Amino acid sequence: MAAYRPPRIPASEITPQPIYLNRRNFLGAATLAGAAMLGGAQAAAAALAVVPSRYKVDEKLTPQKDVTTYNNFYEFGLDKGDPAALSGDFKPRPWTIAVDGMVGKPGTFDIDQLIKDFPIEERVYRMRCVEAWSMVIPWNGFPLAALLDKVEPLGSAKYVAFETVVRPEEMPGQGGYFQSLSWPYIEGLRLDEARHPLTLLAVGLYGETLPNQNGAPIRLVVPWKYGFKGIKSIVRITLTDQQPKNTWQVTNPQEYGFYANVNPEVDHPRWSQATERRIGEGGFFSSGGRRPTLPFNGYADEVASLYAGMDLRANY
Ligand SMILES: Nc1nc2c(c(=O)[nH]1)N[C@H]1C(S)=C(S)[C@@H](COP(=O)(O)O)O[C@H]1N2
Ligand SMILES: [Mo]
Repeated sequence: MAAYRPPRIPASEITPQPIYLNRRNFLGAATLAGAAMLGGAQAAAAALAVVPSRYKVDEKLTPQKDVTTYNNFYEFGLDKGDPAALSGDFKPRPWTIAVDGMVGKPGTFDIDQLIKDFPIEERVYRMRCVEAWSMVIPWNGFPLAALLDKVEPLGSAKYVAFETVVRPEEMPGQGGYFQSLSWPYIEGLRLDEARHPLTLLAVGLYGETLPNQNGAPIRLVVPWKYGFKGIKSIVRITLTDQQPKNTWQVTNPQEYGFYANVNPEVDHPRWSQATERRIGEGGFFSSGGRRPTLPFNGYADEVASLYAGMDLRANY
């Protein structure tokens, strides 16, 4: 049996945005005072030696400023600006990732050794959040398959589970006054999805090491799936024969699933997924920046065959 442990999640944690906002209003002065004490200066980004790749998107890059200030990272708070403002005390180094479970050669890998061992590629990918906004991001990283090869998955392994670090002393959203999600944040992929050449472990963006708010020092990027699959600040990767219970699916199974493939034909229960708002282009209230969402986020040619015979409408 794999060592993967499902997370403990309170049954009724369904927290749509209006409730978050209400909760924040209740917190009032205490939260603001806390926030002011946090947010020490971020460690300087280091330049990465990056090699080009064939993975590019012929669309305008989302400005670095937007990529690094409009974030979802609930460990640091619920609003889009919280991760950039409140992650200054987070220490992304030293850092190791354990890779264990159903593998022949389990190991613990130092982040800087991984960056030395693997060529760090530039991959320009679309990113589509389930909230119907999108970006085009120049990631720097290496294929997850390269790391999986090192640990030699057993024939019995069918899935890969990922776990984010738990550090309430450095991550104000984990320790605070209320629980938004249950920690650690968990994600998972089928082994063939994990081995797909598009599936990336990112260690940087725009040629520099990842800012804390984007998931330093290492996060997952699966460009044909909704953004919540891209788990940040990973400390553990476990090969297993059980489908992992990913955080958003457990939190709200009516709205989020395991596969979470981008699909313009399957609406979210509370909004359409047919179009998306491209961050950095046009205003929220204008039609500027709205564009059709593409099946598999534009990566259908590469990945549709992974799901042959599956009812994709049921895989929200
Ligand atoms: N650990 C962790 N990973 C996470 C999240 C989170 O709250 N916690 N948010 C997810 C969501 S919903 C999205 S859209 C992306 C956002 O990545 P970005 O802020 O780098 O654009 O991160 C994903 N990874
Ligand atoms: Mo998201």
